[in-house]
Amino acid sequence: MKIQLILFSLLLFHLNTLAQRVPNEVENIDYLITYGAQAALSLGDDDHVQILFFSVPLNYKSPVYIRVYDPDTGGTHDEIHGIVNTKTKFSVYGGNEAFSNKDAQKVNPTGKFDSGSLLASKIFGSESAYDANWYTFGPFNPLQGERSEAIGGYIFKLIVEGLQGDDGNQYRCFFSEQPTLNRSIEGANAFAYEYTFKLPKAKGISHVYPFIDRSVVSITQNNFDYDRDGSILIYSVAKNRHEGTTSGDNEWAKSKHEMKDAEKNTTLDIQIQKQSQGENAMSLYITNQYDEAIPFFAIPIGGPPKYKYDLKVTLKPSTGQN
Ligand SMILES: [Ca+2]
Ligand SMILES: [Ca+2]
Ligand SMILES: [Ca+2]
Repeated sequence: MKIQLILFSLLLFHLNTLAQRVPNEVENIDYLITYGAQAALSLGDDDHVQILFFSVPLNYKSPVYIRVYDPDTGGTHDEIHGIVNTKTKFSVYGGNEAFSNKDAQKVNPTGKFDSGSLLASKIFGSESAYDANWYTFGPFNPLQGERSEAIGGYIFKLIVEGLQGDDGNQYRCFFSEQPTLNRSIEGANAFAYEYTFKLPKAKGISHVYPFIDRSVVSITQNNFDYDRDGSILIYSVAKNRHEGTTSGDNEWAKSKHEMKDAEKNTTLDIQIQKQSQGENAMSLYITNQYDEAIPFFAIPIGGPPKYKYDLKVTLKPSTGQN
């Protein structure tokens, strides 16, 4: 990723009023979901592993905390199949290669995806103490993260693994400067190369916000188990409602979209426009022309894109001919 530090700092400066919830309010996704290892892929989770990155600015000196809401499986907020028998492991990594190892930036957990130094780890089963409640990892010194000049920050990695069972563990995270409260860290953000998430029950629009750097000439959006529950549409400064291909049950679908010069160094808005009112979990990732995954950010860099209508077209006088 070749995102420039200056760009990053400037843009984040304008966005730090948004809270560092993952998934974020602006994504309109309430919960990430990771299923136990024995859950059928047809439920929507292609690999039973979720990897999130949290970035804290280089000049930030205070301790940081990764807080997880409802890390257990059972009780409220989870997708239970039969008896509750799912165990999920949450692990926080920092240090060298936690982020920069290429395996950590892939969409499938292979090779050294768990690179870096393990800073904290906990396995959650069905535990009422953490049902509809928070568990806090940390404190972490920002220096325990991996320093990244490209991101302009220290990076922590959270790996969530569905170890056993067949239920879906729904949860969300908050990157906080406090252990017992959710308080945003100025200039911090979170990103991922793949999300497995539960769409809100109500019909509506969810968003994923990949950042398109200068090297990207085309993207491919890949979605799994969307159950053809509406449309997947791409918006940007230069795209207004470009249709993406949608997947059915237990299958992948993908579509390729060219990137124009105007879209370099901007954020895309991948909109998932859900039609049904039912439960639906799915997985999604975006790759560039080299088949490398493109990160998407909980807080969209530069804010959600606004399509710029071409004034030259709208002001051109009509010739009266077809
Ligand atoms: Ca079960
Ligand atoms: Ca849960
Ligand atoms: Ca699904």
